[in-house]
Amino acid sequence: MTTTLIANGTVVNATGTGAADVLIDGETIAAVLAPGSTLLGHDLAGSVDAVIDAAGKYVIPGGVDAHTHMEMPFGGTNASDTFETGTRAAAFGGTTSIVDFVVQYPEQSILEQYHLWHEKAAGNCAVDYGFHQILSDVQDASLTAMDELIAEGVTSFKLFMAYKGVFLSDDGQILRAFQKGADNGAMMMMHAENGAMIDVLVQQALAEGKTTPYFHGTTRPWQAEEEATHRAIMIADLTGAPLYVVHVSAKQAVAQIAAARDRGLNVFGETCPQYLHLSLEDQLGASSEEWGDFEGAKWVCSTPLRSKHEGHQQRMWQSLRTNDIQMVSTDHCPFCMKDQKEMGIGDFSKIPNGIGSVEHRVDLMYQGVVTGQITLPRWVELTSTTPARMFGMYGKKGVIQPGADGDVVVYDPDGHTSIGVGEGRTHHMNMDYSAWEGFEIDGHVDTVLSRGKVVVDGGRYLGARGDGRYIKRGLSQYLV
Ligand code: DUC
Ligand code: ZN
Ligand code: ZN
Ligand code: ZN
Repeated sequence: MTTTLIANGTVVNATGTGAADVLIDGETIAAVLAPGSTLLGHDLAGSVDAVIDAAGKYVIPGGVDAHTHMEMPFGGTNASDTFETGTRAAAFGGTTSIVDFVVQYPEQSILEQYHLWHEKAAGNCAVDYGFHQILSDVQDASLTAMDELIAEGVTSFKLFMAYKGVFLSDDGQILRAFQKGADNGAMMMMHAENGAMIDVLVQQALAEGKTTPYFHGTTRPWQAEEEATHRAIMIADLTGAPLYVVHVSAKQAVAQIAAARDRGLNVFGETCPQYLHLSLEDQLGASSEEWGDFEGAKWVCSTPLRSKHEGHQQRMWQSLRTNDIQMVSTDHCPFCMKDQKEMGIGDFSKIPNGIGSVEHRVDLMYQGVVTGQITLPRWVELTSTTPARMFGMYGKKGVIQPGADGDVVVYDPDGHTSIGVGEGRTHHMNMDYSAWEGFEIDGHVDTVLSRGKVVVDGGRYLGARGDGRYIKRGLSQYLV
């Protein structure tokens, strides 16, 4: 068993910051000590196997990305990161736990799908991983299986109000699933967009010859998000189920969540880096065409990027400060341009939806600290502590304290990170482009430990396929 001392750094937890040394014994944090402490009279630095000097650096709990789609079959293809490539990219970016989605398509057994996802992930992951379950076929067998999955550590279930014939559930099915969640304590997650409205707008746009990726955004308007968010909240209120709204991008949806929380409901919201840093207008790129060119496919995701003229981004950053939105995940759903996004040339509705960001979330959110929009502890809370607590992992994950897993990141606030594909740029995701090309980050992930093992150091990967273990999660620690 290796003992490691991370010395001279500033430890940042959600509760605050302080100078401290972190002692890791094997896979677990053994002590958080005043700098230079001795233990029972022994000089620590001289007694451990390895010392990491973190002077001038932040020592933070490893990132927890609670929304990823590794190798998901979707949009007529598969998300391009496997569990192997996607979790290695996560490690490079300071994320040491992911929660991925087991997919149930109509008429599939959720238990069979759950076992299939274990087969995909087991022995391949660089960092620890858990699962949520997508429900696309709400009938008695699926509802019964929810209880079995909770016993297996899958304690959260996602439904969709969009994607007819693929994921969509109607309100009655959602109601039934939420009743079950109210009964067994599961967190009910919702993709909140009014799919029926969107499907008509998409057909109308295509009929008018509006085929470029830009129209993906205009045909998924904020009204469709606000309406669906409200409806999901009403179903949660009616049934008593806790509700977690994924990938919130519209300021009007934030207002719905804030109002529900003010009424005392167990309603939570997640946003993603793309809604904080990118806008619909970015999708037009440098194109001289009025409605952009196919380059815009790089940023096709759902919910879509919102217009910079409507104040969504500002409200989103504000909501992170005021806790109207509680956490930031990526919705990492990567596709290459070649052969994948390109399926939508001439018809934006055939572009596989998704952006890859699992590697960049910690860096992109640190920019909120740099620009004075969030505090250091809030950065950690949004990217690690709350995701861990929301999805039943806190104590082991999401915090630097004795007994926690040795998932620790040494972050250099004076470092610099150039995001993108190619020479001198960080990009380890299995994608032939980056939605973040050209982003320059003030800050840098220096060293990453996953359960006590150094997996990334100075830009080098030192881990191994299969280091990551399944996280058997408990119920959400946000519910009384
Ligand atoms: N949105 C995406 O962008 N990709 C995956 C599914 C989703 O809801
Ligand atoms: Zn979604
Ligand atoms: Zn998603
Ligand atoms: Zn550095």
